Amino acid sequence: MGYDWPLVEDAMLSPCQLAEMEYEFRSSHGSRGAVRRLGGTTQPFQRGNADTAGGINVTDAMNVLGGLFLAGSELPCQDAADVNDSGTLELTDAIHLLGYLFLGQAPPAAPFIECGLDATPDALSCVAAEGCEY
Ligand SMILES: [Ca+2]
Ligand SMILES: [Ca+2]
Repeated sequence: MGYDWPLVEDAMLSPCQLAEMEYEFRSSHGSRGAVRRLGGTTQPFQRGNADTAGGINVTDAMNVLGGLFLAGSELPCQDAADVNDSGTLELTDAIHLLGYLFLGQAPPAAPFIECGLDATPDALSCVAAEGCEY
């Protein structure tokens, strides 16, 4: 009582506007979350090398599936497992990799086959990518 809440009825914002406001807020307040969200990972990795070991083979596809469906199965580099660079880990990533390996279909998205950084920032993390350290 005694406080006049601003009238919000006429101030409905679209999700896009809200995201924009959130971004502006975070950048002006120096939040680390914004840095992660906008900058992506700084760990170089090789797309498709989901187990971050050896070459790119069927083991990597199995690792993508393990990361998706097996409890306690952690992927060392989620970005490497995001084979199609959609920003999310899904069954399609394993299928994409298997299609490349066995059916001669499209290769994983960049960085591939060389190690590199993710050019499209997302919420995925990459803690370690063996063989891709600079
Ligand atoms: Ca591998
Ligand atoms: Ca994906």
